[in-house]
Amino acid sequence: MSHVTVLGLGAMGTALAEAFLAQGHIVTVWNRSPHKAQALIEHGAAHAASVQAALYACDLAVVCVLDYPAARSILETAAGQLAGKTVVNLTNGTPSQARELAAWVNGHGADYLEGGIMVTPELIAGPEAFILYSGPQTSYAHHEETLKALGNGAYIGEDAALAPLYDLALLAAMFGMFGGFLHAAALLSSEKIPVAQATPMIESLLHAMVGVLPQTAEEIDSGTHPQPTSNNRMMTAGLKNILDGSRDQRVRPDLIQPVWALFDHGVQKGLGDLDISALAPLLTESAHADDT
Ligand code: FVH
Repeated sequence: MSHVTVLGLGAMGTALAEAFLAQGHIVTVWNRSPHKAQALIEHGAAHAASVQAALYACDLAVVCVLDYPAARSILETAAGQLAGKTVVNLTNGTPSQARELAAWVNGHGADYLEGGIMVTPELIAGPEAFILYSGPQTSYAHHEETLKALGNGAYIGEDAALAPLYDLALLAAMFGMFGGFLHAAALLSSEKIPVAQATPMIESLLHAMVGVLPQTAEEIDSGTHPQPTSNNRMMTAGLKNILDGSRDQRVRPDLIQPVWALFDHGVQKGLGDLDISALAPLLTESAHADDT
């Protein structure tokens, strides 16, 4: 049984605190707006009136708030209380924000683990819950058992920046899918077709396409791009049809336009006979510098 403090009781922080309580840990909670602690107090959590008091009580402090500026401002109010603790920051942010906060927390004598939660609050502690962690391996190993209360942990490596990098990469893939789905929905709605009617077909296509990702990843990693049956030139023409067809249907092409631009750029660079893996390097800033 561990003494855990949860700082931040939004939808996610509340779910995290409930999960620790459910596993029998001693849980102290704090939130900027104290009324959000009420249900947790009824479920056995102790409420701290200040961040300082909340940190005093624990070995492990989990921070989960809106963004890094909020996380940093909360920890700054009790910097003197950090020494000897482990801070696990489960707030969404960028790799450089993570490195900066890790250095600041370490500078106050505490260990720092960075985390990226890859599920919604209602899935926390369930079988699908999965959380990315990075930071000192020894700290992760020390708290792994306690953190299991939240879901399956995936430890990535020592550099604090790694969990947010993976987090942003995974979310980029997810938001790409959401953007495509919203565009599909707008196209269908332009002819008053219920989106739900076409969604099983969309699901079926996406399931099939997800299956090609491991092969695409290998090609990106190895830099070898075999000539495919579905090449970039053909897909660029298809994307152009989505743009033109969307305009005809009075659907804004904004979401698809940059995807077409990437493919078209690839074709202009002589990558038309290859498949999408050959386009990944065009997204790096150095590739843009080469073009100018
Ligand atoms: N909810 C989700 O689906 C996602 C799943 C993946 C991970 N994210 C990240 O988790 C972080 C917290 O998200 P959340 O869902 O708990 O967010 P809210 O319910 O909006 O609660 C926000 C909490 O942040 C506190 N807060 C905001 N600004 C400040 C500040 N300047 N100083 C102190 N606390 C602040 C807010 O406090 P209050 O408004 O209740 O007083 C809430 O506790 C987030 O990084 C997601 O990306 C969730």
